[in-house]
Amino acid sequence: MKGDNAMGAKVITIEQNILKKNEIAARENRELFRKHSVLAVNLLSSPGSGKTTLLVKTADYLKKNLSVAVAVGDLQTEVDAERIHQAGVPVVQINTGTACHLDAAMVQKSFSHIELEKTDILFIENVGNLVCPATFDLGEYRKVVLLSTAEGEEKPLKYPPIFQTADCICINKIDLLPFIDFNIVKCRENLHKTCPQALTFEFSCKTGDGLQNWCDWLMHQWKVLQDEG
Ligand SMILES: Nc1nc2c(ncn2[C@@H]2O[C@H](COP(=O)(O)OP(=O)(O)OP(=O)(O)O)[C@@H](O)[C@H]2O)c(=O)[nH]1
Ligand SMILES: [Mg+2]
Ligand SMILES: [Zn+2]
Repeated sequence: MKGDNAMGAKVITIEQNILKKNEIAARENRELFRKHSVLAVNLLSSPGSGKTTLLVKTADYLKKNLSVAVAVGDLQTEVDAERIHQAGVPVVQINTGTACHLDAAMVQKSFSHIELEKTDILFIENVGNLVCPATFDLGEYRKVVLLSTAEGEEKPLKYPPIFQTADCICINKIDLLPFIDFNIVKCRENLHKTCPQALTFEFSCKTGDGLQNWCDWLMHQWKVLQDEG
């Protein structure tokens, strides 16, 4: 069947080339992060789950103890970078044009604007999308997926790859629980089924409830990385 479908075979080859190229750039990024002991965190979610809101709050908290920087990906605009700038940390906006995910080469370009040797923790806010960002390694140390209560508890079952490759899953907007039909018990079950490897946090970026545990985890990850030397 495959041999009969010349167009299909061509598409597969191109995709493999893109991923191969990305793998090389991701390895370079990983080596650079290691060299400068930078905890790089790739933050993924669907649009509007609260990635930028979380980064503003987290940067504000962590900057007392660590040098925080952010690279933020969006198709267009500098809206998110401007919001993060308000938190008083270095930020670079990466506009992807039409691409619905960040790749390792795009992240590499942001290094000319970020002083990696002076950075302890680099957050990379990926383009809002639960599908292909899962396929593109950016060279990060930790991959975090944010899921908001407004999206529905079945998302881990419907979009497994992004959850299965995550180190940590955060359920955001728990302040909305009294007003919506989101079943958090079912969501925990779905996460356990889909990604038993991932640690989970539940919080509200609006009220701040639960954010302390998340920030403590990040501090711990940073220490683990320093110990790995
Ligand atoms: N009620 C409530 N709203 C929240 C919470 N966190 C974020 N929001 C709101 O959700 C909306 C989207 O938040 P953003 O931080 O822009 O989400 P995002 O994931 O960065 O969105 P994209 O960059 O477009 O993918 C904003 O109106 C936030 O104020 C929360 O914990 N509770
Ligand atoms: Mg955002
Ligand atoms: Zn994409």
